[in-house]
Amino acid sequence: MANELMKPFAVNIDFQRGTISAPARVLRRTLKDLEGLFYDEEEYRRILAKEDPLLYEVYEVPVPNEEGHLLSCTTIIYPGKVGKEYYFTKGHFHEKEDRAEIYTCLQGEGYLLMHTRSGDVASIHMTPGVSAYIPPYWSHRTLNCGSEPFIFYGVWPGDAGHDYGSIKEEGFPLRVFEENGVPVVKKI
Ligand code: PAN
Ligand code: ZN
Repeated sequence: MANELMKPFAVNIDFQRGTISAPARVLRRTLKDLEGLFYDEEEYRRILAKEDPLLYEVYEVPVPNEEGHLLSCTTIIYPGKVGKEYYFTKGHFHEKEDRAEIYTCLQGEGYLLMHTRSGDVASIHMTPGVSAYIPPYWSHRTLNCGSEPFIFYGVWPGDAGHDYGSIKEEGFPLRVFEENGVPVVKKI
């Protein structure tokens, strides 16, 4: 029985760079992976015709995607904008919508945007040390509104899953634009 149990292990998280040592898996998303998500479609296409910049990287600790386990990862969002809108993550609900998550900011400056299916919205300004609780049933998207990489560490239940479909179809009701040099959160 005992030899069927998973063995404890550890990884190293570089708090400055946001990388996680092996055996972490790395996922990279470029501008073309976020098709249809930015507000300024014309500007999106104009940039993509010239280049396909890296928007963010995710270093995920490999544990089974199963009930009882805890998944964790760092996300590094690079500074940049499409038009006036800051680079962001795709954003999702959990497939099992009653699964919560915790995001802790390690470096840089950003926003965590959230909404519910019944129309509530919330945003949290993220700076190093801010640890945000995303309750069950809240979608979540993050963005970098600073000039350095924005890095946070997230922990969530192994069986949560990701549902990107509804945000792609319906859009995210909160957006953050640079206006007169400062980030402004807007309900669209
Ligand atoms: C995070 C996110 C990660 C990337 O690990 O998956 O920050 O964002 P997208 O998945 O929206 O592209 C998380 O919330 N996991 O559940
Ligand atoms: Zn999540």
